[in-house]
Amino acid sequence: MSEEKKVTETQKVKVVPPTKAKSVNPKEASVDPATQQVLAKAQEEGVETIFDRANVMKPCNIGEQGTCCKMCAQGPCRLPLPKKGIEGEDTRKGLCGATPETIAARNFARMVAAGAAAHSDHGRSVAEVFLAAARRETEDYTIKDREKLLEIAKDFDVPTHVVVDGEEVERDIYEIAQDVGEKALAEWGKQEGEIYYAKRAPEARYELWKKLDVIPRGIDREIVEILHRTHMGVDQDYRNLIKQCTRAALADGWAGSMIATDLQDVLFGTPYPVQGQINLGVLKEDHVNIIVHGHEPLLSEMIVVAAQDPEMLEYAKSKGAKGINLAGMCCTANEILVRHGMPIAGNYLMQELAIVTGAVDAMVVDVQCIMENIANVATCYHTKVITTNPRAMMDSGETIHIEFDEHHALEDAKKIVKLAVDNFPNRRSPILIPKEKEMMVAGFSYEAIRYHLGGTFRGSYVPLNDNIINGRIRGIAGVVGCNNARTTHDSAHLIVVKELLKNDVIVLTTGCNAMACGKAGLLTPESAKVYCGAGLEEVCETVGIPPVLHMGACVDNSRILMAATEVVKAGGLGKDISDLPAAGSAPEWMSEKAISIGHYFVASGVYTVFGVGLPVSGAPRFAEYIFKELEQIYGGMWDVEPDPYEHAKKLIAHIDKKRKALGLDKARERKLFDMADRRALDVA
Ligand code: MSK
Repeated sequence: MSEEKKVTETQKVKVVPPTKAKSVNPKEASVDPATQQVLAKAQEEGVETIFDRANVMKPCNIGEQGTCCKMCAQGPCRLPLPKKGIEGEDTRKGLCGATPETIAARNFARMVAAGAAAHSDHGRSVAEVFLAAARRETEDYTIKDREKLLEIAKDFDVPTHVVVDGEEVERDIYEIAQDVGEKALAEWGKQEGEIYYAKRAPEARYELWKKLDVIPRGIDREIVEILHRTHMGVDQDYRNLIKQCTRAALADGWAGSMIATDLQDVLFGTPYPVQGQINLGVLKEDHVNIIVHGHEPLLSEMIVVAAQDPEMLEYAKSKGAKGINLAGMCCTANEILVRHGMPIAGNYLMQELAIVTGAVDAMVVDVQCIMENIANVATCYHTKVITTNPRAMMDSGETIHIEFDEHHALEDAKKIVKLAVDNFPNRRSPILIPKEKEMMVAGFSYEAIRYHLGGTFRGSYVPLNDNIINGRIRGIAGVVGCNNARTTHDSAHLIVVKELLKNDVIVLTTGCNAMACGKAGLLTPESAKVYCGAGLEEVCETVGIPPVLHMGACVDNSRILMAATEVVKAGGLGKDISDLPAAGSAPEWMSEKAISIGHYFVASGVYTVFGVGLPVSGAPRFAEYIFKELEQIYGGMWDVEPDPYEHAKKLIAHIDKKRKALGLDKARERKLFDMADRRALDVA
């Protein structure tokens, strides 16, 4: 692509008129004081945000029930539940005869397809950059985590050693990387067989998937098949549609997302606990502030380097700034936090507000969870919105497109940083940077958890299992997912997590839940004393970990699958993920990716509760199928509970049910692993 085409500025400016009269009360919109403060500023300045729009525009009742069908041009056919409920036989039908079950299942399946596609296409980009690095086509990316590459090589059946003159020697690391990269990339286009990582699951889970014939053949194939099956007049059995959802969702969790996570770890380093700060207070009035927002860390990793470049820092000073402050938003933020300790400005619902502070000189976006309205909000301030991915451009407001290319990624990153620096003197609005910023510890990859529990040479999940068996830890919950403007920002996240902690349930987190927890101070070891039951508090204090373990971005939910697998392998808690006293939760979900994640959790054997609501209520038999019958098939099932206290109760009740099945409901001797115990472990 030529240089002129690569950097384009759109001409259109569509500033949204203010809707002050219908503005929401900031205190009802969010529990986060920084959000409340900047939302009030936006309203004073007549700048409309998602909080105001949610106040004005109510969701469609039929869509909410999942029973609006627009798969062909004879509709949309709308099949809401009658106000009085169903009396007798349910005779609702679309023009073609599609039942509410078929319609809701098709809509659900398309969400799985879109979510799996989003994560997996992210993974594909990572695999392409990885391969370019392995082939030495770019100097900007190198192999940073050799050990992890050697581990992954085994999973892809790539030999790490060769015999030379009768002696076994390790192959060149870049040769190994090339073979791994080629095999990884081929996972997308594979037409038959099985994805390699299916065998990473506990053996019992793998065998179950095999028996049910749901092991994904290739990532793209399973997603495309959903789109075919949900076309008008194809798959009209909700059970059969869900079976294909399982293949596509497993292709996301155990392939697309998992490959993204692994290859990013090899390129940028596997996360280990690192300190960081979070909330809008991380912005600095006297610095050039750049926010990286979205999901893919490929370019933001380079922006981290460019923002520290001495020449760039000098340039910033020449423009009157004291330095360059790089902060993140959404999951790009999580990616650079867990590897570099870079600060986070906020989670999903705060993206417009970051601009409203008046202190953001550039917001650099890649893919996913980027609200189109940031471009409109930016026209009210001086902020430059820079799109960087050919898949994700914007028509609203004023944006600049600087396309990322892995072959000259650092050069692209420097161009972006320079643009932000040049914009620093253009600040015009009153600046309001809230004082709120919390310290946090993040970067708990499943490898880091193993290390923390067992020590450098004897890393093991056995101490965790032992503390679950002895009852000090009641169970494990993966609490993840988005913010949703239909609920009070961060409120459900925090209630659910605090209820779990109080009941000795350790929490693994990613995405916007992790950021909500960070802002509320739950990601520090000290928080154990404040929020945990006595058993969990004691474990956290002994090991020196927070009670909520931040594992990374949305694609890193695959790390939760691996942590669950490690727990199974450590022994004493059953043979499969579905045996564990564990549960999954997304209290404020909103994206289609969350549905794909939820379904791969369920198909991996996890009881998974969503807040807000699920678009299945208009199809009672389909709802019954995913809420109850799936447990007979997969050992995991869906549930929905908008009330956060009830939500937490359901998670805990499930954990107790599993404890009982394992015979752990009886009192056990309580013992905490000390260093002598760790040394005695036969797991070196
Ligand atoms: S960013 S997918 S709003 S978690 Fe991953 Fe947050 Fe949900 Fe986006």
